[in-house]
Order: sequence, then structure tokens, then C-alpha cells
Amino acid sequence: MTPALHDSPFLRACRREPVPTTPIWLLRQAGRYQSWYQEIRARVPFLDLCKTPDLVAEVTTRAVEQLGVDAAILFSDILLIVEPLGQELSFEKGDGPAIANPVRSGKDVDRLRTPDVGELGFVFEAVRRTRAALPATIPLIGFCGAPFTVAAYMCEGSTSRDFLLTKALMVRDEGAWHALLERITMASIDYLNGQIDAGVQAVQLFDSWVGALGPADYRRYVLPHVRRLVQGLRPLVPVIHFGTGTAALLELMKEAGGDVIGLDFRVELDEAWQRLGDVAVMGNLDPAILMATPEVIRARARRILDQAAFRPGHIFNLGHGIFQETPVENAIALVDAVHELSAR
Ligand code: 1CP
Repeated sequence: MTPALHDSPFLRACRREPVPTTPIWLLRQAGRYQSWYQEIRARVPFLDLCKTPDLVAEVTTRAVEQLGVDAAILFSDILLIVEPLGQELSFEKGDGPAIANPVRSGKDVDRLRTPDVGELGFVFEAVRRTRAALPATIPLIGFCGAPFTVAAYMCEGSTSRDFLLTKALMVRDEGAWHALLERITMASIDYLNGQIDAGVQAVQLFDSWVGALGPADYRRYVLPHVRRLVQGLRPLVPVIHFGTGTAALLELMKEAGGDVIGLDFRVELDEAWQRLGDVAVMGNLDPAILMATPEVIRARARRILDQAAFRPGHIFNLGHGIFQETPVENAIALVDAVHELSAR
């Protein structure tokens, strides 16, 4: 890795080293709230976009340039991995994902393919092209879905509120559940190591829906798989472990692994960090705050920076993905406010 990348505020914060200003990037920073993204999507379906490395590089880089953030996240999706596992994925008009052959039983788990993540070679090529297109000082984050969240889509076949089909498999056939999570875990290890080899500077696990579980079930049904995933990664880049609805799970998430724990907006950052102890944290502005005026956005950013109190190891972010309705100038105002208010 070049010194410019190694010493970037984002990577320094991941290592809990002092920084000149608090680094910031935004969950889902490339997307529908940007008019130029909508123009691209008017011609290219979402999955085709993810599978076209030059377009991925363009979208990823353009979001960084427009916002002035300190890190790039590869434009892709956590659901791409279900294709090499043998599922049929599509994104319908409303852009919710749909899986034609969901997993509902142990038999369905047995029918999944042993994945060859080489089938996701377009992602690795996108990493190479994006790295080449980005400024030399901006780290690139690769990612995958964490095992529970990927399993939830694989079982439900679409987005869900209660995850009843997922939990039904979990509690009816524990053997099948662990077999499913093990398959996802092994594929995710290969997938993230492929992204690391292709040139990302950090990786993130998205456990977006893990807050559907209580602590005892997290420990029994999920934690061993996340731990195995993290331990299977080449120890070359920091790992960000993000989830939402995780107020009751933070200590367990840390136990599972990660150099940075991503906080959602339902916790106070200072209290959460106190509970977590010696680990970096990322977060945690409610993305809905970006609907407010620049003055309110600035005040709310200051509140979070005050909670972090310039301790090494804070990466500023939203507590979940940015809304499609967000005025892009408000996202820019947030980035500027964080840089200005956090200058040491
Ligand atoms: O063109 C479009 O508007 C399609 C919408 C879209 C986008 C922009 C989807 C479909 N995925 C993405 C990109 C994406 N997804 C990125 C890269 C962009 C960036 O961050 O700048 C990332 C990191 C993701 C990860 C992702 N996909 C998550 C985890 C993050 C989170 O918000 O919790 C999840 C849950 C998904 C599933 C998914 N893909 C797309 C949608 C609309 C969804 C969510 C569906 C649901 O609510 O269940």
C-alpha cells in the first residue's frame, strides 16, 4: 500500500491513530439521491450496473468527488453472492431484491451450489478499475453481507419485517441452519479475500438485519460464523463490522470480530463506545437528519463529535443508509461540517 493511502485519515482512524480531522463517509453514498446516478440508471438496470466494472468505477468515484468524503465504498450489492450459491436474483421495479428459489428447508440447503467466487470476477475487476480511477489518497472499502443478513434474504426471498421464514429454519432445523451459514461464510471469505487481492484498503461486513435477534440467539446461531469469517480474512486490511438494531448485541459483535464496530443511530455513541472498549467505532447520525436545514445538520454533527471527544478511532458516518429523498447539498453540508468542526 502506498504511504498516501496508509496514512489517510480513514485508515489511521481504523488503527486508532491520531488524525488531523475526523474522517467521514456515508453509508450508500452512491445512489438514487444523486441526479447523475439516476441518469445512469435510466439506461442501465441495477444488476447490469454492478456487473460492468467501468461503470462501477465511475459511480464509486463520482460519489467521492461530489461529496468530498474520506473513503470510497465499491458500488456493488450484498446480494450478488447468492448467484454463485445457486439462487436466481433479480431487482424488481421498486428496486427491492427478489430471489426466485428461496431456501425453506434442509433439502433446499443441500441443493445450493458449492460456490466458485470466480463467478464474481467482475467485482474483482471493478475493484482494480476503481482503485485506478480514485485519487491516490482515498482508500477503497470492499464489502459483503454478514452471514445472518445474507441468509435472511436467501430464506425470505425478498425484503422482510419479521424474518419469520428465516427464524423458522433456524429453530426447526438447527443443522440445516448452520450448514447454510457455513456455506455463506466460506463463500464470503473467498469473496472478501478476492477483493483484498484486487486492491481494497478495508472491508466491511453488513449485518443490516441482525437486530432481529436477541443476544442468546445471536451467540448460538450467528456469532461462530461471523468469527470464522473474520478469522478467514487475510490480515492485511481493517475489518468494519456494521449492523443495525444492535444496541443489545454490541459486545457480542465485538467478540465476533472486527477492527471497527459500525453503530446505528439508535444508540448514543459515547455510551456504546464505553461498552465496547478498545476498538474503533463508526457512526452514527440518523440519516433522516439530512432532511433538516444545514444549521440543524451541523448541530447534530457537533453533538456526535463531542461524544467522540477527539479520541483516536472514530470514523464519522450515518447510522444507516442515506435516503433517496436526501437533498445532495445537505449530504455535502454534513461532510463539510464534520471536517470543519473536527479540525485538531
Ligand atoms: O439503483 C438503485 O437505486 C438500486 C438501489 C440499490 C443501490 C444503490 C441497491 C438495491 N443496492 C445499491 C448499492 C449498494 N448496496 C451499496 C453500494 C453503494 C454505496 O454504499 O455507495 C451497498 C454497500 C449496498 C449494500 C446493501 N444492499 C445492504 C446493506 C446496507 C444497508 O443499507 O443495510 C443491503 C441490505 C442491500 C440489499 C438491497 N439492495 C438494494 C436494495 C434496495 C436493498 C435493500 C432492500 C431491503 O430493504 O431489504
